[in-house]
Amino acid sequence: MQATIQYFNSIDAAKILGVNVSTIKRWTLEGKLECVTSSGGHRKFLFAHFVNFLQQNQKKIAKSDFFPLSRKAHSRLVWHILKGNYDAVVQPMLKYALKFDRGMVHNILNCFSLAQHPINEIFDHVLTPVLHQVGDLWERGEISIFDEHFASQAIRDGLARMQGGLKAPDKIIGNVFCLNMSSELHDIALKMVDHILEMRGFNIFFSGQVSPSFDVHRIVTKIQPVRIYVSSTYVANKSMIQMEFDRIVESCNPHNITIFVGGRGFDVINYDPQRVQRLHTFKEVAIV
Ligand code: B12
Repeated sequence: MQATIQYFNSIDAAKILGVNVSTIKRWTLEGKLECVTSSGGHRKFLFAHFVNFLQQNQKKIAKSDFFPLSRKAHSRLVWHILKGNYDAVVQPMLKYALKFDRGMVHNILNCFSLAQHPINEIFDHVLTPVLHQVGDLWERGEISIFDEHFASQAIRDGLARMQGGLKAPDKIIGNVFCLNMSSELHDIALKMVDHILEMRGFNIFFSGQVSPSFDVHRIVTKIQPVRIYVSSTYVANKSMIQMEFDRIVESCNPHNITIFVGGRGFDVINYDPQRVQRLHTFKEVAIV
């Protein structure tokens, strides 16, 4: 997926900079705030225009609703985000997640997307390593089970809040159905898949955790998805999960639905690679 450039209009700019639209207009006319003009004569702003403006007008920062830029303490973090230094953001993100600071988790995600980094890169290079570290810390007994829950929920909440700020294309390509197996609680990867596909222009039906596979045939007949994404992480009862997955494939066959799967559960679930495509990274979700 090629990232489309995200432009902001004057109303967005006013909200972000904490002023009214007429002030935005004045600042652009005075040359203080850069913008581009659309063919229809409307002012359009890039994230970089706001950054430049705030760098040159430090006093205005206090008013801006531009999270991290408004706080000196986070200037290093913001710098890494703007530069797309994903590795450098993993530890701060982990720290906030473990403190259950979902506001900061959301702010970091928001700042990344405002800086126009493709969300699949944020998911592959920041959130996945953070979640893996949470799992490692728990396995080594360095954090409690509650810490693990808090951290993963903070990330899930941050993701859910991020969705409100994402701009999906107006034109819908088709319906997509995203589901987990009936005994599966791990649905964060699937949520990320959901976000990426929505940004690609698919209309998502997300049934997530503990989806009842016996009813898949009915729902695919009803929503007629062009694709289905199945995620499996934890397989406690292999034969049961295998039966469920086979049933899902069978339900899709009459409708010619393309089936994608992901998650380590598919290391043990059998599937026909001619019929089912396994994806390993969010980059693949963005391009395949
Ligand atoms: C968060 C978490 C939870 C949360 C889930 C919250 C939620 N809403 O998702 C909670 C606390 C509920 C939980 C519960 C449990 N968990 Co847990 N959990 C994790 C943790 C820390 C992160 C999982 C995660 O989101 N990872 C981030 C994703 C993005 O990474 P990923 O899973 O590696 O997936 C990659 C690819 O496979 C791909 N992908 C994954 N899914 C999909 C789907 C599609 C469609 C596509 C295209 C791609 C794709 O994307 C990723 C990119 O690389 C992991 C640790 C870890 N190492 O992952 C343990 C982990 C997965 N959990 C584990 C276990 C054992 C459990 C429990 C059994 C604990 C218990 N005793 O109760 C229960 C299982 C309950 C159940 N029936 O499902 C084990 C699994 C071990 C195993 N061999 O199966 C892990 C590995 C922890 C560990 N080190 O032991 N868990």
